[in-house]
Amino acid sequence: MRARPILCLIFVLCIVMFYPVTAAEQSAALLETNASTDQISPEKPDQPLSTVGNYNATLRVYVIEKLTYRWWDNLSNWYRNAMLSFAIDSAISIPLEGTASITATWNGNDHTYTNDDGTGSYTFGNIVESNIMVVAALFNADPITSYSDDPPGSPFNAYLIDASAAADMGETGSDNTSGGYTHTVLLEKATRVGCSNCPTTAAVLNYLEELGTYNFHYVSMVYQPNPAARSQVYSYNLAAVPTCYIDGGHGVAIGGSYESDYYTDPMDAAGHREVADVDLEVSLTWLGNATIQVDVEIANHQFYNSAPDIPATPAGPATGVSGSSYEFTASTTDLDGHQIYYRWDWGDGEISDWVGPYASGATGAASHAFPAGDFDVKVQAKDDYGDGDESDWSTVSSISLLQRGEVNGDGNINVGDAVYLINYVFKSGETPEPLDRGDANCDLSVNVGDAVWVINYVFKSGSAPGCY
Ligand SMILES: [Ca+2]
Ligand SMILES: [Ca+2]
Ligand SMILES: [Ca+2]
Repeated sequence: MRARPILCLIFVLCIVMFYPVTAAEQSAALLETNASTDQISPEKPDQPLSTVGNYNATLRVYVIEKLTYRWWDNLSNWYRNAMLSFAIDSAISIPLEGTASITATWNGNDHTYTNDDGTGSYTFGNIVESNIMVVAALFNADPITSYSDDPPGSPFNAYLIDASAAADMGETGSDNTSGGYTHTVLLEKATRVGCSNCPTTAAVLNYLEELGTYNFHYVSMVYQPNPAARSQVYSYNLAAVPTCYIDGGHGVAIGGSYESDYYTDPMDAAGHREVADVDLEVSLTWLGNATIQVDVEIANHQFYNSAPDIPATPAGPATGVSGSSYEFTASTTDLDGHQIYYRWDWGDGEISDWVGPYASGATGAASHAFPAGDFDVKVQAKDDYGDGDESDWSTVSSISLLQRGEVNGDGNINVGDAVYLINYVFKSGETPEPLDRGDANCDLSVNVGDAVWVINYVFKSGSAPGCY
């Protein structure tokens, strides 16, 4: 009967897969755990974004050994992408639309770690040019405070990542938006020598890296025995090992799951976040003698633009005659000094195109011929920054238009108007008020032709008095 031992073996494996295993040899506070995939919350906060003021962040550049021979995991695999220390770990502040260039040199001889058993202190003075790369990341300075996901009960301040970029020796790498991401995601894997579940996580991450489908970099933070990695992962209130911190803790994947979704789901969630609009580029140069030079270029594309103030009430005539063109003017200012376009709502169903640009504070003008009636004219401004930010519409200026050709004031155009005009032209009769009301054919004079126009309109289906 072989069934019983097999069942027992399956039972034991199930225990290992689904229950955290306490193994705190090195640090009593840490527990070692396998995966429990239901711990990832689907609800993740976005970084609160500010478009006013400088872009503030911490720039970290991880010096990485692509395949380290210093430390190995429980399956005697050397760690891939092992962080040695930071070449840069400093606060930056870049004005809106500003750029920054940051250069640092890093000498492996200046950085040490001590083995677990205290047997010896080592430097990174023996690094090999071809085995070194760097990853740069911008951690937004505005944290999500006391973030605790997961596990509950281990809160930390999550400084989420806006951009990351990696460079091999002699090369330059950039943050990018491939894979539909807003930026390149950074995954920090907290691991340590002697961690029994860590090889699982390493195997999946190595697979995902080789797959090349996901827009991410991953760094092995071998916090035991490396003090530089330790200080970084402890800032996340590390509660278990292995733990993957995705984009500064936006996603926290605890344990050694074999399922790639366990890591790629939070990577996708982080990669689709809205992030600060910044470019990040990093270059790596070998200077010899275990020394590298790192050059970082950051461009802050964040800007703040204020729309022009609402223009004052348009200035223009209060009365007129239909068909004549009347000019209206308006002005406003743009806080940023941008040039200004105006467009006009004439109140008769017509809205003008944008007219301009004018200097901020200068007077804009446009003319319009109205039909007869009462109309409310208003104006709107927009600046010339980018697509332009628009003000609200101004208060209105009213204009009343009398019907051209309707001179005797009875409200209709008929033979009485023709008689009125003939009397004016030939018999010193009353003058039309205003005079151009009598200019039925809009030729800028009032004469017998206007009377003829009215007669043609009334008796012969001619065109209505107007300006054509
Ligand atoms: Ca503006
Ligand atoms: Ca009339
Ligand atoms: Ca005329």
